[in-house]
Order: sequence, then structure tokens, then C-alpha cells
Amino acid sequence: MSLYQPFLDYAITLLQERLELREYPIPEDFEQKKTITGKGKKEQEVVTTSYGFASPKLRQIRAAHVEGGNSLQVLNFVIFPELNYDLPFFGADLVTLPGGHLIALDMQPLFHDRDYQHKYSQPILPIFEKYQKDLEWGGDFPEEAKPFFSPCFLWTRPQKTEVVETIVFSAFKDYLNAYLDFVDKVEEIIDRNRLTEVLNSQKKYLTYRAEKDPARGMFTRLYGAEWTEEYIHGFLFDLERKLAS
Ligand code: DBV
Repeated sequence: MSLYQPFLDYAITLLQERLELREYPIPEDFEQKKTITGKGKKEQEVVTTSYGFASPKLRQIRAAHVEGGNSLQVLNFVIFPELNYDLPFFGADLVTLPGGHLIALDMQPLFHDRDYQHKYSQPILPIFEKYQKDLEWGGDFPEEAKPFFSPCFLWTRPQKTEVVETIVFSAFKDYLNAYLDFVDKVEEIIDRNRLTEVLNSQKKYLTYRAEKDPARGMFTRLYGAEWTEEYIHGFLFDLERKLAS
């Protein structure tokens, strides 16, 4: 059972239809990583598969898909725009652990001023509201993460897998399509100051996500600390390294 495979398949097909997609290089040891956890009857293979694409306006579109049986399924899917566009990040964190499902879906803003919200949050408020009423608020999340969310942050811990397969899947499709509408429309930034602001905001976001990656514990247990740090800084949140090289 791979709960999030349909999400991934849908996303890749849609991206191929709507963008001029090319491959984004994935460092060698990251394309697919396998391990066996547990012993005897509890033995379980855990496979992490990585996907990377880019398009003229999107620097990196990447997914990490963890499949480890019914009680370990994760799809973390993020789109990082090129630095000469003011697009938000598309962020989906779809997590199934022994304790249940945890769903985060958002278009994470670069800025919080009214113009920016008007441009990138207001148009998706109707979509947000449509789903929010059926998805109970997921409860507390780290205070320091708040600056990185938009008013359209869907954050929920569904009790039933069926809710993930239906409502959450539908929300994921709508958010991704709405995001690609923004991509279609967005115009290149020419203004020097604005470019600097975008760069700084992207760096802040990437640094935060790399430092606080909630998957660090899981990946370290599965594949060791060295692999995990490389994976985080060399692939999942690689902007700093790309700028340095
Ligand atoms: N989260 C990532 C990456 C993952 C990943 C790259 C490749 O950023 C998985 C894997 N997220 C992941 C896992 C957990 C969470 C939790 C495995 C469970 C951690 C655990 O319980 O051991 C949203 N994800 C979370 C939490 C939040 C988010 C708020 C709970 C953390 C906590 O309670 O401390 N991640 C966070 C977020 C986005 C995101 C807002 C963007 C939409 O991707």
C-alpha cells in the first residue's frame, strides 16, 4: 500500500502537461535508498525515492517519497521558484506514522505585506475555505514556523485514511493547479532591490527548513546521520550550496 503514490503520479503528470519540464540532477546516493528495519515478523523494508525537476521559472521541484509499510508513508513535495520571481513556495508535507496522519499544505509566502497577500493568498482563499471546513485544524505547531505560512495553510491530522485519499488528495490537486496558474502569470523581476529582497527571503526560508527539518530524526534512524545531513543540504534544501558553487 502506497498511500501517497497517487499524489506523486498526479503531480508529475500535471507538471509535464503544464510546464517545460526538465530533470533536476539528484546526487548519486539519493535517488533511491533502502534499508530494513525491525526483526523477525516486524521486519520491514523502507525505501526512500527522490524526484527532481526544474522549469524555466522554477529552480527546483522536488519530492522525497518514503515507503515503509502501512505505518510509515511520507511524501514531502516542495517547489522552489527561480530567484527572479516573487512566487511563493509550494509545500506539501504528507506524513503517515504509527500515530496517524499529518498533513501540511500551503503556498508559503516570501513576504507578508498586503500586496503580496492580495496577489498570492486571496485568489486561493476560496479553495482553502472549501477544504478547511472538512479538515479539522491540526493543532499546535512550532511558533517559529509561523512566519513561513500563508493564511491558506491547510494543517490537519485526519483520523481516517479515507480522508487522506479523498479530501486531502483533492485539496492537493487544487492547490497545485492554482500554483501553476500563478506560475503562468508571474512576470520576471527586474528591480535590483526587489531581487535582493527575494533572495534574502528565499535564503531565510531554506535555512529554516534545513535546520528544522522534522524528518531529520526519522532519516537519521533509517540511514544514519552522515547520509541524512548530505540529503538535507545537498538535495532537499540545496539553495545555499548552489549559490556557493
Ligand atoms: N518534512 C520535511 C521533509 C520531510 C518531512 C523534507 C522528507 O520538511 C517529513 C521528509 N514532517 C516529516 C515527518 C514528520 C513531519 C512533521 C517525518 C513527523 C516528525 C515526527 O513526528 O517525528 C510541516 N511537518 C511536521 C510537522 C510540521 C510539518 C509542522 C510537525 C513537527 C512538530 O510537531 O514539531 N513541513 C512542515 C511544513 C511544511 C513542511 C509546514 C510545508 C508545508 O514541509
